[in-house]
Amino acid sequence: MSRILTVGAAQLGPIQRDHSRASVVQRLIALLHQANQHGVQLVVFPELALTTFFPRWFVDDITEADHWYETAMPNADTQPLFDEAKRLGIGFSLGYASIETDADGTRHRYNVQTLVERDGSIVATYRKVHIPGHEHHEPGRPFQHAERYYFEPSKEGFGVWRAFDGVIGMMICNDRRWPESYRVMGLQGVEMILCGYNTPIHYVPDPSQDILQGFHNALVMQSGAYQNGTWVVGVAKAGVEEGVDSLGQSMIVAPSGQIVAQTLTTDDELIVARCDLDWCARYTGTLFNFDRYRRPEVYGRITTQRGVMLPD
Ligand code: ING
Repeated sequence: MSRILTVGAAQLGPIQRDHSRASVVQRLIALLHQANQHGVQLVVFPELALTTFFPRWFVDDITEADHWYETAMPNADTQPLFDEAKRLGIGFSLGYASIETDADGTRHRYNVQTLVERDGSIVATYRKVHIPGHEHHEPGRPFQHAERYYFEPSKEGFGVWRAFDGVIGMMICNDRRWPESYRVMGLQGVEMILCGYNTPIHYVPDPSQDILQGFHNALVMQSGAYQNGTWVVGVAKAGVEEGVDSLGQSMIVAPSGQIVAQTLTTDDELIVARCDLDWCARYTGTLFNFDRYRRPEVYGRITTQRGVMLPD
């Protein structure tokens, strides 16, 4: 019998800096209720789904940004979401900024995504691997993208987890632009990758890319899905957030690379798809039978080399 996982991509419209977490959680719960009406088993929320995308500002004293981070999950603000999801028997993945404190008191700041099963248990928390943007204040920019100031990169890389009767993986935003993200999970048998994103339309280093943001968003997720025989659920925080216009176009992509559902707005919007996890084998068992066709013996550069090394 096919393993059908009915998934909901719960896109968020803008979260302005003065929006309280409580008001945002109410928006998340409203999307959960919509999902429940469609028999959804797993709801995917965007990256940094509890706050505005605060790396668009630079603060010299980083502790002034502490209030944008969560120090526990769930917590008083998010417990209503966890409780309602458990009551409805719906699992979800949620992106947020996290401060973790080591035993020796060292604080670590991560951009994370947590996966919660239908019984309310936390399956795993993934830390973002590919941190885009810049480390230092760039006053000449119309807005900052200082993720490399606010977040440390993951040391663990990409994992997958048995949940929702399948093999589920997670990545966050810029991760979706790197083929390695999908392949490392593909080599672990991933069947559905959950990805939240906050993507400004205007790309300051090269404005010629602005008009291609939607094309690139679809390109990377469709190719990642197809080349690894996996479902990909990409979910945006969209619309004009504190004056910055962010891409919507959340989508659910099949292992064939076909887009089976896509949002039409840049507001809070739920899209739903019945995802047959057994469909993955049509690709991983044929064209992309990794064990039969891959040639890791000639791929050495991929893991030993960071940047380009030109020929003499
Ligand atoms: N955001 C962006 C992303 O990779 C970016 C960074 C913006 C890249 C615009 C290219 C163009 O979608 C995050 N949060 O990674």
